[in-house]
Amino acid sequence: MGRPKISVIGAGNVGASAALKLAELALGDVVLVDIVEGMPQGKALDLMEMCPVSGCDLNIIGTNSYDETEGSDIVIITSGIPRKPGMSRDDLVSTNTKIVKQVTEEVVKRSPKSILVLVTNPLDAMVYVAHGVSGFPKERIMGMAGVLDSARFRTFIAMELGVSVENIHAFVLGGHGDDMVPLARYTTVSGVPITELIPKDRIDALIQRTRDGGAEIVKLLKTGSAFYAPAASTVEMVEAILKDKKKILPCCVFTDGAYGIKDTFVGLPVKLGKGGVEEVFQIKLTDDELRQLHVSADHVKELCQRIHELGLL
Ligand code: NAI
Ligand code: 2OP
Repeated sequence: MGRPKISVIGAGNVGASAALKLAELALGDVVLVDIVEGMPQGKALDLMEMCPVSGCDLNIIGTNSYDETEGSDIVIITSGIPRKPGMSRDDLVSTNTKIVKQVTEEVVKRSPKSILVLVTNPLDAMVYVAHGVSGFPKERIMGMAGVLDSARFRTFIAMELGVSVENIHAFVLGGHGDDMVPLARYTTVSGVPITELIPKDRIDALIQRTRDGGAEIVKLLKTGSAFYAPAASTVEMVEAILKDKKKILPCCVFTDGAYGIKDTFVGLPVKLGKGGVEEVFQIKLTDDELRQLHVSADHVKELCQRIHELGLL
């Protein structure tokens, strides 16, 4: 049996950082695709030259063509523009819909059995676009956002309490936008809910910082958005699938009734294994949490509607 094949479309900040992490974890052979001539080739060669030092026996190819992606098991799509200070993720919708549409067409022709993991923003709407273009079953298409948003929440809680991030488990559901839904009741420090450890006003402040987490980094970087944590979060999902871990992670997935939400893509807790999204995990939410989740899902639906109104799909 050969090694798994993982293609990464878009060899920019997130794509290249994901390729680095995939190689370090020796998860499979990697194909890095970008439209910029020479750039994916240069980054792939650099990564290959890292392998003797890191001890990873893999092939890493950089290319401007999709031919080398043929027969991929997993395709990560990061191609598109990131936001600049003052922009919302939704402001990227016109440009990135065109890019994701074209990329998905090329990818699915050559890898009809692959699992697609979308990263490009606005995330939930881009998963919708890739789903429409690919016609893939809902199990084989998902987006990365909840793992990142939860990682940010975990980081801020660890900083607040001065404890290891490894002790913190958190769930952030909903769309990858200002109305994401961090669930304090299900966020724990070694099993103890943070609602018993941190005063409410401080939890509210940590939730707000999580919601603004992407913008905080855009403001500091000025020329782009976060990429180390996004890349690591994407690779956590890929690893869960390739190793058939049955790991419960918040991912952007299709829902046709789960949590009372119909016919849209939104961040929910799911079980990831070799089949992709193997199950939507149902957890009990309060009326208020459920209301927030519906507000977030409605926002995604509106953006998808706008894509059609703009004639982009
Ligand atoms: P970047 O600008 O560093 O990289 C994007 C790459 O896509 C560039 O190298 C560009 O040449 C390439 N590209 C553009 N059009 C293409 C096409 N048609 N085919 C192939 N490649 C193409 O941007 P970065 O920081 O890597 O972010 C990528 C995307 O991911 C952005 O839309 C960003 O907003 C999003 N993002 C989403 C996150 C999430 O949580 N879902 C987290 C971080 C970033
Ligand atoms: C983030 O949250 C840009 O969506 C990306 O950092």
